[in-house]
Amino acid sequence: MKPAAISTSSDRNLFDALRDAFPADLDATAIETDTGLRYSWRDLDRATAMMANLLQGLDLPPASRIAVQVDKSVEAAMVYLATLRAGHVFLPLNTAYQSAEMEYFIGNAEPAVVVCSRRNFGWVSQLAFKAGTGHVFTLDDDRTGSLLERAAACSDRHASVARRGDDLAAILYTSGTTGRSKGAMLSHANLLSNALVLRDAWGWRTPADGGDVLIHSLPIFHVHGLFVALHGALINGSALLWQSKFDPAWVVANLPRATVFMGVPTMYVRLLADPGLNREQCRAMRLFISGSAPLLLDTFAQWQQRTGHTILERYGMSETIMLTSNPCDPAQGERRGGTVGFPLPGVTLRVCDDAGQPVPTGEVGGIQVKGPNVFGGYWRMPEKTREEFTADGFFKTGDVGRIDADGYVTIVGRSKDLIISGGYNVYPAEVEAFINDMAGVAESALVGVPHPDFGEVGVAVVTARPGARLDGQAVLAELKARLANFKVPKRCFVVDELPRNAMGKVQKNLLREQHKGLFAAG
Ligand code: MLC
Ligand code: AMP
Repeated sequence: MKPAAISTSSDRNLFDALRDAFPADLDATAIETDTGLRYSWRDLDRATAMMANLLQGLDLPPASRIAVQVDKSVEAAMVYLATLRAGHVFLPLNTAYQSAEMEYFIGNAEPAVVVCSRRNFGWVSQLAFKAGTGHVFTLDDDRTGSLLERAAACSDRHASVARRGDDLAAILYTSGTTGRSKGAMLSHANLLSNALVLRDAWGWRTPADGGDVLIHSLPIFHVHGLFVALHGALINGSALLWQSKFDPAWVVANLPRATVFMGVPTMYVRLLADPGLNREQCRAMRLFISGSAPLLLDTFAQWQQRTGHTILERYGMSETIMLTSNPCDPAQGERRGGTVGFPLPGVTLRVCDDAGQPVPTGEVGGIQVKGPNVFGGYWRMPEKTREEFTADGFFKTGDVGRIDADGYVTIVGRSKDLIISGGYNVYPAEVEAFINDMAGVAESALVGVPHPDFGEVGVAVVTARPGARLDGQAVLAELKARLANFKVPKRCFVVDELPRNAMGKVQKNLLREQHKGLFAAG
């Protein structure tokens, strides 16, 4: 049966499109959490209306930024939906970010509202008020905080603020190669078009077809958990089994009640390590999807052997949401391990050489993309935006890959200096800048090396100023106090000098080669 008709007009508030897909039975369970709470579709509608009324009552200018750094909860997801409803712009922030990182985001985005956990209220509110933010609310994952207290007094009916397709819906910060993060501006039409394309590409089943049930284990401050997973379920009226923090044993135990799972490769590696994972446990499952980082062929093959399922790998990024996907429907081709499949409908993807010319089939080059899902630019960085687009309007992804004769895309590397660790991006330039600022440090280089759990992790190599004594452990301890934990290198070596080429540039490839066996499996 065809999915329920949803108006695909690009000139509408994304929330309304999601709301249209709610099932007729609004009292059915929409979300069940790992703590046993159940939320009906009606609960989602009413609670997001109350939050939207709270935001509207603040009399903010349209498209005000609502910055949110809170632990994962259903209420946190509701703040996102309420922000859309109220016509504002959602700005999700990783809970691992510490004060220096938060100061930059809040200073750069100038949010009108900041929502944080109670334990961080002191320092976050100080940063926010300094940056001119008018309202700081708290929200904790036990359904407490000033945001819910204030929303409780608001009406549970709300008509969405009209939005045009190209109006801003969200800003996602993605680190820059020069160290400073850039806010990727995503519109209502970017997000809606991608959600609708994925609905068809992944064959989501509507409630009328028996429905899908998604296990949602990802964080909700990035594209994968917030848009691909959450929109995926909502735009199909599919229920969610909601996990506040990924725990493989819980996922395995709940697989018989689910049909779809999405994860980063580290999650698949950890699920494979759970002895309870087997074919019987996966009997109700329809689809396993992986992305955000390369899925090793070994993981792909082990998964097939253990569960009888072939993982569908797809590729995307903050600036574009999803770009390519392996086929869901076998009639459209096999799911090929090591590849990220075909460009999604509406996405034009080409591979170009350094001069910007498309390369012949099968040859490697820079991946460039165009489509209704591609962002409008970086927040208040017109120069950076211009640099990342070609004259004919293609976005330069910074990923290096090839398209084979059958049309499958393979990512072979990145031209951007980026480490992807457990699905999180770590920009060496940012970490190096922190290390270089430390007393006694002359210079540093951060390289990514293979890791059996996180896929890739950062290793720092540091030199000391003349006469200074440096200790790698102390460098790591200092970084830990200042940077989000996933950015902290797993090891730090102090050396006499860094290898350089004839031009004086640090040869990171040599460092990578030297340290590639540090975390060899077993
Ligand atoms: C945690 N640590 C990490 C890490 N996650 N270090 C490197 N890389 C990571 N990803 C640190 C912890 O702080 C801790 O350090 C130590 O490693 C062990 O932590 P853990 O308890 O084992 O980790 P856990 O909390 O279980 O987190 C692992 C994880 C998480 C895989 C569940 O990293 C995660 O949720 N990753 C998904 C990220 C994601 O959603 N990416 C999508 C981006 S969107 P210490 O020192 O404190 O012991 C995108 C676009 C697209 O990329 O295409 O989707
Ligand atoms: P982010 O900026 O956090 O959204 O990360 C996007 C980057 O993740 C992309 O530019 C790719 O480098 C990488 N990525 C996403 N999906 C895949 C995948 N399936 N295989 C390899 N790399 C991926």
